[in-house]
Amino acid sequence: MGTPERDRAADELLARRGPLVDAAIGRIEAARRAPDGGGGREDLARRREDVGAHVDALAAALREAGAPQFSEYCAFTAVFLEGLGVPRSALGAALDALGESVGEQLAPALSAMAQEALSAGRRRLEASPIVTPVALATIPAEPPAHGDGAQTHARDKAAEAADAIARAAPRVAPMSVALSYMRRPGDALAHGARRGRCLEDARHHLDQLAAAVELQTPALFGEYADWVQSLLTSFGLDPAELVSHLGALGDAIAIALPDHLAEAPRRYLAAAIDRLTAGHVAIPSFVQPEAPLGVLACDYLDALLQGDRGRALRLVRKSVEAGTPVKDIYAHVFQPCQYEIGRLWQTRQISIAEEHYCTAITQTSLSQLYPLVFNADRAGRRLVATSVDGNLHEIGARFVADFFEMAGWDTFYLGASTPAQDVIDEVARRRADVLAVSATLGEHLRSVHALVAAARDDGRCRNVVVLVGGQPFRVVRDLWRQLGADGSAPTAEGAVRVAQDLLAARGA
Ligand code: B12
Repeated sequence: MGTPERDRAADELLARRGPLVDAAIGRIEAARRAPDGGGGREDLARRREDVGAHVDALAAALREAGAPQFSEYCAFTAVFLEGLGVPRSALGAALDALGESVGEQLAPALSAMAQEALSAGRRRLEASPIVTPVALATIPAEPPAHGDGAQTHARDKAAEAADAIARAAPRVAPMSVALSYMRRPGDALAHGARRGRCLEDARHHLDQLAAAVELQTPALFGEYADWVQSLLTSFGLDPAELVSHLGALGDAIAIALPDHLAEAPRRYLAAAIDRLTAGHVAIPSFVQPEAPLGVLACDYLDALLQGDRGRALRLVRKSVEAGTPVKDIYAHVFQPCQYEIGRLWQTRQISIAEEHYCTAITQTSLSQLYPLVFNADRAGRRLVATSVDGNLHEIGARFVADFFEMAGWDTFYLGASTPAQDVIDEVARRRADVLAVSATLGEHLRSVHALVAAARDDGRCRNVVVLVGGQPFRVVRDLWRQLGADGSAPTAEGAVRVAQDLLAARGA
């Protein structure tokens, strides 16, 4: 935090912002005219803006964390400028010019405080690499576009924009982190060794953004941003950080992509920022006593959280013995409890270990009901159910398989993350009527798309009904159409109905 003296120095800097910028620009110009001044023909107004931004950052640093904060500002500004092709030396020259102008215009005591921060920034620029521990120091040049031009023209605009985001990601991700840290150097200081996470997050944001743009579904990215915000704030981070970072992503995209490709991702980012700034809405518990079987769900959840596996299993067994249909236990106990476990993890009320433990108990509870799941009259139909390649969540697909089994189908449940070709071979080998594919995260959708396309291309699967489902399809109800599937349903019970209707409509 600043001191009254540093606050005065900051006030003075801002009060003299115009004259300081003029004097610094004058010095930079004079140096450039000197025989060894070098430099190209940059736009003067742009450079005035840059020096003005350095003055603002210097004043903010004096009020807040002082020289270390200004040093972070310089580091990330240099990274960002280097990404634009402006050498680090140009920033160094601007800081020198600013330092001399400050020395000239501010009272010695105030100037000394500003000089200390400026020197810290200057020293930081001489360090190489300047931004550690994250490898933000070099922003690679954009790789050349692949594919031939004619093909690119033929592709639809959304896919082209998504592809451009993916190709530009290695450049855009570090650039956006640098830009965000440059705007909020206090975050860089506070993150310390955790900065690498910020770069990782930027890559995830870009993956999710590309998926949403490709599917032309802003809500997918909006939902994701809400989720990230809730997770980050549960770690005690300032909600304004993500807003700043998404804004910086939009700006980096505007720099890295041509206007016609940058338009959609920037619009999606702006919509997500609007959602985030509209106010924080707490997610209510998924387990409510007044819901159907709500009291049982509350007791079951309590047993999970208390680590009482025996009680959890007994509660389910006794309820079924008392006549509760197995399907209702799935829909009103297991599913809401799993969602609640997720919410508790997301809000840091339980650890990853507790989530794994609770999920394992629910897997055991499901298994103890199998004598009842596998005793329906046979319907003469066959289902293959799987989680798509990359999806480690297997319970959704398992629910779907079990509901079909309870409807008398022969089911082949493949579990988590199955490679596309293996799924297709299994569908053919089992002569399945229906393939059910489960996705959980936005980033799984490309694999769903690829699997559906592979099924369509394989003559052995010509008559197979392809259903897709899972979280993203619960958020955007007609998403399945864009992925080329035959249908979807928000629940496992709904999936059986949709499959039966589709097969009946085909006269199969
Ligand atoms: C258990 C769990 C895990 C376990 C899964 C273990 C296992 N054996 O399955 C593990 C630890 C592996 C895991 C990992 C991760 N997880 Co997780 N996980 C969960 C959790 C708590 C429960 C999932 C579950 O069992 N759901 C119960 C089933 C029954 O629900 P369901 O899948 O929605 O299925 C129903 C419908 O969607 C539909 N349906 C499903 N599939 C299909 C298919 C068809 C064809 C049809 C028609 C219908 C249909 O019917 C089903 C039954 O009604 C959820 C919380 C949640 N809200 O789901 C988080 C959750 C899904 N995970 C989450 C995250 C972030 C992750 C990780 C990225 C964490 C990390 N940093 O590593 C990884 C990603 C792994 C990956 N690559 O896939 C987030 C996703 C947030 C988001 N919006 O992006 C959630 C929502 C947690 C949270 N609240 O933050 N996870």
